[in-house]
Amino acid sequence: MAQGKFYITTPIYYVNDRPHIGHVYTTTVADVLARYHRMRGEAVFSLTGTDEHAAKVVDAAAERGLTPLQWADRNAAAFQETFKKLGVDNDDFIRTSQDRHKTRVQAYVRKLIDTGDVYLGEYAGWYDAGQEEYLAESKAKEYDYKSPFNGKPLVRKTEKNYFFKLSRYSDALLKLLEERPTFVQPDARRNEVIGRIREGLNDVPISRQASGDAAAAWGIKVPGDEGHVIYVWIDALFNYLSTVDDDARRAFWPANVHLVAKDILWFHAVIWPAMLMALKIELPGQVYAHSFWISDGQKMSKSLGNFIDLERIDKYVETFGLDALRYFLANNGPMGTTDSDFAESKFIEVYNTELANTLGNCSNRVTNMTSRYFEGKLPAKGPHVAASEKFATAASDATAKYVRAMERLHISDAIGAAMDLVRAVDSYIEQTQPYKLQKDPAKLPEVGTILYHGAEALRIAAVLLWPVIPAKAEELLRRLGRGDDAAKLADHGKGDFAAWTQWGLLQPGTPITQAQPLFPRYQPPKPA
Ligand code: ME8
Repeated sequence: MAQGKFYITTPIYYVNDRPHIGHVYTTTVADVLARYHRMRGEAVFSLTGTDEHAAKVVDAAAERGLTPLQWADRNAAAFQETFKKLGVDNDDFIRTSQDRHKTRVQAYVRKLIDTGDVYLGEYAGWYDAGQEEYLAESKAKEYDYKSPFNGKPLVRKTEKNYFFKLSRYSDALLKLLEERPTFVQPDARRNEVIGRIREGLNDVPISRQASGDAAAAWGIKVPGDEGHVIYVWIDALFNYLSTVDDDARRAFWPANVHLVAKDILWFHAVIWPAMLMALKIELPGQVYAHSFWISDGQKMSKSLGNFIDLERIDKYVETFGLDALRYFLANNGPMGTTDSDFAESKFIEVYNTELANTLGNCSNRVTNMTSRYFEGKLPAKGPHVAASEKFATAASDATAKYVRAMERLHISDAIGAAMDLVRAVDSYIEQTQPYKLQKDPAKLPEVGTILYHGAEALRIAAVLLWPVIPAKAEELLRRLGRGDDAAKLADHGKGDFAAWTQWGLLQPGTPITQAQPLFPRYQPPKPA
């Protein structure tokens, strides 16, 4: 399966939180990439899930009179429902409280103890209880010994802990980052990681002492030492491996892409590969760290109450449709090194210009004119008109550009390549004016040429856009007489990308359907 397989992961989200736009973003982008690879005929495995063994889950459950697992069940279900509702077609959903995960994590840690990469030692440090992480002395000082995340005082803690010998891997990690420059992307993030490794690596604690009945029962015990629970971060990172660590799925490993945001890059770009090196397990292909969505110009935070939460997400879906939300996230999201602002005005602008005016309008023009002038049947290619023959090249250039961009996870460039093809159809129609030509019956074959080329270019654009806007792209394919292709795509992304992006698949005489606008223009309600 090494060739033609694609395994992509998202972070597994803290089960104490309610899903918000940040979680939806990473999982949607992973879904877009998974769909793209499925449509290419690859064996794809896309994974998302929940990270459940944080100590604060125990407290949150107790406050509600629930067991940690009951509380986790409830919140994990909220994540699963949200992703399902938002059209995410993931292949599995891992929960770290599942036995399949827990038993494997114990086996990995057992092996690390056996190799001497994990040892029992003593740790004293500044602990951020909200984040469940220790801060380096320099960072703790910089933030005045308060949490950089919630401002609460850091706690000085000394404990006996199991440690992972991260310090042993500093040279190997630097070599990895040098030899495989795309291991961490984007480049600026890679450079940050290199800089920090060069400052020196300390061994990291990978367990906490099991204290209190509930806390001791919640989490994965260090094998052979019931008094310690594996630190939630180490437990969580192993999900990527544990989920595919069986005979049926092992060939998916190594993961091709771990998609994360910049907040958790260190764990993924340094600690995770070092642990895999210690276990002598093949390393993943890439860790891609995107930036953050902010909201109306400000960092989203609980205290500001400006999270784009589920309620607001639902409202967008209700008003604009699910594909419009997916398009906005994929097209305008923070895949690079700058944050993106989620503002309603921007959403409306993108919806109206790109989806309603460009894609929607262009599709409607082509199908409606075909319907009116050719009794709903796709006309013959007809005689040469203006630059008609250039469309085949434009379509193959757009496809090549799209593939290059998708392979580099530059999703908005991929979308741009598809939309440029749509814009080319629009300007071709403007230039050749078929609505005027059709008045002269002698010119009808020329009108046929224009509409044939328009329909064929739109068909290819619909294929390219399918991973981002699956329902609307399938609808457009059906209108263009390619219902079978749409049905295949709807069946967990089965596709024949190479054939479908060839010019000339549409057969003259195919029934073309005129219908309601694909994306109706949005008019903001007038203030009362
Ligand atoms: O860190 N913009 O879980 P988490 C974009 N359990 N993406 C955002 C975002 C924002 N404003 N806020 C969150 C954890 N995200 C650990 C991960 S993995 C082995 C363990 C997304 O619930 C983004 O993907 O805090 C970020 O990395 C992730 O949510 C953090 O999710």
